Amino acid sequence: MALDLIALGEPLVEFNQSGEGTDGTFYRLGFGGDTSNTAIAAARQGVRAGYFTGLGQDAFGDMFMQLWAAEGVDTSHVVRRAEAHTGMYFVTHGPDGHVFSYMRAGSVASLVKPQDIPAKYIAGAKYLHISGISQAISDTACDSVLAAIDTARAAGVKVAYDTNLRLKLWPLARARAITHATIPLCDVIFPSLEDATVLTGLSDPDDIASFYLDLGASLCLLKMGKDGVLVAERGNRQKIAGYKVASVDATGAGDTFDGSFLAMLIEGRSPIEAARYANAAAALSTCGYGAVAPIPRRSEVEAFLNAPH
Ligand code: KDG
Repeated sequence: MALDLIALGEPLVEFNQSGEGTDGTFYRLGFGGDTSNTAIAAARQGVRAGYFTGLGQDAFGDMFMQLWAAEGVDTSHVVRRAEAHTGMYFVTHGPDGHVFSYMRAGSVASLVKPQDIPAKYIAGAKYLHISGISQAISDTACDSVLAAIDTARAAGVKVAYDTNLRLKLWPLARARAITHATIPLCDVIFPSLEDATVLTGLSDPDDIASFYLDLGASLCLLKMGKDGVLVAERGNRQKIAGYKVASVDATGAGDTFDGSFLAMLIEGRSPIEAARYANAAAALSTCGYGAVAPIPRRSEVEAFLNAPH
């Protein structure tokens, strides 16, 4: 079955501090991993999404296979290996928002090599989605992402990329070099203002958008959290305001934006219409704890967009 979107990267089992429990230290078991979140967000909006990664032959790997099956995300090319584990992370919440603590080094996803990339599978999709995290988890994973991009481009598959900067995973100089080398290979990029400020050294959203368009991206969605998103193409840019909602946890909001935006683009909506929709989806995803559980479905996003604000 040809897919609309294939995402590639590392899923992480999530333990998210929810504030529940007698001493407030209850950790809710859930799912994360930026590109997996994006695939699920796209599937919840109604497009055919698939995911490529490596998982351990462990209980957490089984949980992910069950999750994706329940979400309708295709897993026909996921690799399972017994020699390493599925990655996990903890999310704690403090005065500066959420903090991620990883237990992922040596995971099966980080052992993926370019020769593991399912070329025909990717070549049959409309979009390939990858991220800075997909590249940061290991050198072989980084090479694999670049191989997947080459495959996509050679087959006319569009490439979408979230810079998702994680300085716990790689040093800034390397992150900057790889990110800046990847952007010209992409059709749609999703930097957050926070990442882009660090990666480019610029702080003005318009300057950042110009920088990325000059690097070679054709469509840049600069995500600015509760301040909305700047949609920038050559000769056309528009800021779309954010929504005020009762946010408790922003984990995965950017990934929800990416998946919802791509779903709308795949349906034929314009970048501005797609960004309006994705902005609402991302806002709604912050109203519950965890990366995946609060990703809204299409009916919820549409109801929210039709309600007075
Ligand atoms: O965007 C949310 C993700 O960052 C989270 O689910 C965990 O993929 C993750 C990571 O590496 O930070």
